[in-house]
Amino acid sequence: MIGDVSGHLETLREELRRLGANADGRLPDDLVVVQVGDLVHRGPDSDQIVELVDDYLSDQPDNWIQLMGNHEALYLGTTTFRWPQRLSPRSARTVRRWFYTGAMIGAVAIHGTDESFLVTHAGLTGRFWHDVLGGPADVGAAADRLATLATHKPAVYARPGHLLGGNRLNLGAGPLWAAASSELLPSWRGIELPFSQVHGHGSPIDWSCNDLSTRSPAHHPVLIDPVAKHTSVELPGGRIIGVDPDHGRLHPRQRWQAWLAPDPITAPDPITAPGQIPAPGQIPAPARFTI
Ligand SMILES: [Mn+2]
Repeated sequence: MIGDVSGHLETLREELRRLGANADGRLPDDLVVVQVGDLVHRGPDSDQIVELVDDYLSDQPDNWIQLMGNHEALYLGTTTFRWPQRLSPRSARTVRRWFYTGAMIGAVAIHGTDESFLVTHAGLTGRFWHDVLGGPADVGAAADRLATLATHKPAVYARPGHLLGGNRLNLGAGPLWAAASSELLPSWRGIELPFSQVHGHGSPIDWSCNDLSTRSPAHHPVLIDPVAKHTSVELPGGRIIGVDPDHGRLHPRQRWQAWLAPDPITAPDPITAPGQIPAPGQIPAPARFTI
């Protein structure tokens, strides 16, 4: 599980080499990378990262699972926010192609012997799980419903949280936008987690000081791995693991690592892709979330 890459190519390459990629970048046959989205923006290398991931998705499609982050969704017309950087038109077309061919998906389930994990960009909030997905107990069912929502009801999938809605917290924020400590973690208060989760997009820890983020402190004990930049919060029924190293604009974090699932994973079932790639002018305007 690789957290937000945020436009920094060399640190991604280094980590892939540590995981066994050879000098040409080829991944070992028994390695499956799940990247949680937000490949692009912040750092200077977004276009090269899109090119690298596109090579993996075409040359080693069984070894790379690409999830959608809010920064990729910006190019799909399914969510909108102000951001000073933009991908080249060619990279933007590549990101759209990933989405419309099903190569970039909204969620993936990892089935382990003792513990199963739902992996999404920002995490699945308790209310979104209950109200929108219908409260599935099975991690595969949850991933399928999320992946279908991402392609067929993208405005629901992109339901905003307080990062987009001013100061209003939304304990039902969607998996592109939920804020880890103020929305995702409190949203499960009083609800037993049906399965564990892995997410990027943000962290309850401010990695510049290895302490709770003062902007929105978590109200749960947070286990931290300051070298790998992972967090883990144990809740009734499972744990919520954060893997976003929160790379800066000028520099990536000096140290971070992929999170390794404890058991062999089962690859996801093929997801229905939305089909035709629309011309840029035909991309629908982002809809406001209504339910
Ligand atoms: Mn994000």
